[in-house]
Amino acid sequence: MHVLYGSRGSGSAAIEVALQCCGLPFRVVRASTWEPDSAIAELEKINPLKQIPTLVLPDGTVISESAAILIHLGISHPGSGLLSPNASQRASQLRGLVYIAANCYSAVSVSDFPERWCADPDKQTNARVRTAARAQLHRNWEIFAELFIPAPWLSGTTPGALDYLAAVVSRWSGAREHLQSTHSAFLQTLHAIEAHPQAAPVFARHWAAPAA
Ligand SMILES: N[C@@H](CCC(=O)N[C@@H](CS)C(=O)NCC(=O)O)C(=O)O
Repeated sequence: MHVLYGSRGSGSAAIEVALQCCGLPFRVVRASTWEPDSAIAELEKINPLKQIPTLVLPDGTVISESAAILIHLGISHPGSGLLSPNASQRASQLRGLVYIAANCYSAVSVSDFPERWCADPDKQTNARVRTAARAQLHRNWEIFAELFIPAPWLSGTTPGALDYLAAVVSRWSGAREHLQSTHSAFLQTLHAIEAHPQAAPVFARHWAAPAA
């Protein structure tokens, strides 16, 4: 059985949707750096960055990094719809997955933990780092929205890994509130992704209230 280290409202939601698309049974271990009562020590043993999502395969292989996990599942389960069988379309999906991980997820992390990004942090400096990280994040989502035009989904004719990661990561640090004013049609696609029957139960479990 696959073991997924994750927590409510975190990036593990995208991996749960993907595991279900693959028809794989899995067990969730609640772990996160912001929940001291969680299995954080156990997570640290397999991922020293203590980041979720982290997935352990049935053979014991550990995969962290959400894009890597989704790509692995898509390659291992070609019938899952996570990645396209068409090479050009898949190339674009891989670009999108790595784009989100490198440019959006990372900026969320700076916004969440600004004290990690300046020496001798104080309240004001943290606030300034957070403000700058959010501005960069929102700009990066704008660029994403202009690069990846839904047709009708980000992955093409059916939703896939790129859709699920975009829907999850856009829930944080005011990204959707920002997109509401700049790219409202793209925001509608994000809403449609999380309302899709493949994703809706997982999103409902992770986020009780709908996002902007
Ligand atoms: N590059 C990683 C980032 C994962 C990440 O930052 N996850 C957050 C939760 S959504 C986390 O575990 N943060 C804990 C910390 O940085 O202390 C990925 O794409 O999966």
